[in-house]
Amino acid sequence: MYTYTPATLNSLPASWRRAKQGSRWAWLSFGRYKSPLLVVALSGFLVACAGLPPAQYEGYVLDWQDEFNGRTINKDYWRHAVGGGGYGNNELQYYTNAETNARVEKGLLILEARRERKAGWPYTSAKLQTLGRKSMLYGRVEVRAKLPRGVGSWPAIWMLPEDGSGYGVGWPDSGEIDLMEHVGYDQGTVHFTVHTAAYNHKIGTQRGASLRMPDASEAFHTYAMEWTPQYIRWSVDGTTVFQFDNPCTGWQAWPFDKPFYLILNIACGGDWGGREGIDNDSLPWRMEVDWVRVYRYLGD
Ligand SMILES: [Ca+2]
Repeated sequence: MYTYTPATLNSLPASWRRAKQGSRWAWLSFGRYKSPLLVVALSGFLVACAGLPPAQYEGYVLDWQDEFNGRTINKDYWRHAVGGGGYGNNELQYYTNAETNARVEKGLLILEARRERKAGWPYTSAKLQTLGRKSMLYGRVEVRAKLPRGVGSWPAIWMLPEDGSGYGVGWPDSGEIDLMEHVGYDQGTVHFTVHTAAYNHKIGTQRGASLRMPDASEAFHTYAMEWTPQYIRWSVDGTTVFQFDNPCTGWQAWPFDKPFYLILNIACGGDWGGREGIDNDSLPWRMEVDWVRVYRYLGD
């Protein structure tokens, strides 16, 4: 959620790079098997998947899940960030705990950024985090979400350490894992990134990948992160899009042996999100989350 020039495909294996350079989803065109019929069949399959119970993975066990089937946000899992201040990126929103900015509705968690003044800030929005309630050390996180659309919006699904002490002096030394980031002026490009002392945007060494997802704001997709002592691997709808391997050279490269917590938010403007201004007519912006499922890592 920190500003940087979006990482491109330099660090990806050639096979992934090819997949990501296409303007469409790689798995909608299986070479000679490409056909409208296949696309229709796959679409039906994906729709059906939305209602399925959590998948099972070898080496992991479901730890907690929020399907957002209740009437209110479950405080056993989530707490609101409240306040403004720019969050290190000159962001323009004031985060509130109002239902207008975050609520559960018809099986979905709705995060909504609105054009309304609050405490001197021109927009209100929401940031929900599991800080102090549900953190994890290794494991698997899956979030099925539909992203907002609008120049100036900056939604993210990401993770920070519960306690970064012992790894340098704060960000980026203590690490950041971005399951998903999207900036509205580059509609349909989704970013997956890791920040550490050795790898971050301030020195042009951040590690990550970007993927063209033309329907990211119209359709739900499952953004997932698998985290073991050896690697962090990102996937979208079950297809791997990036992997960061532990180089085993110390915390400067891998500050990921401590518990992290999950964050869902929409920032307004900011150094990256607001690079091409804010289209005020496009607000309110809504990010919809169908479910969050978190799996515990069972060890090697
Ligand atoms: Ca749901």
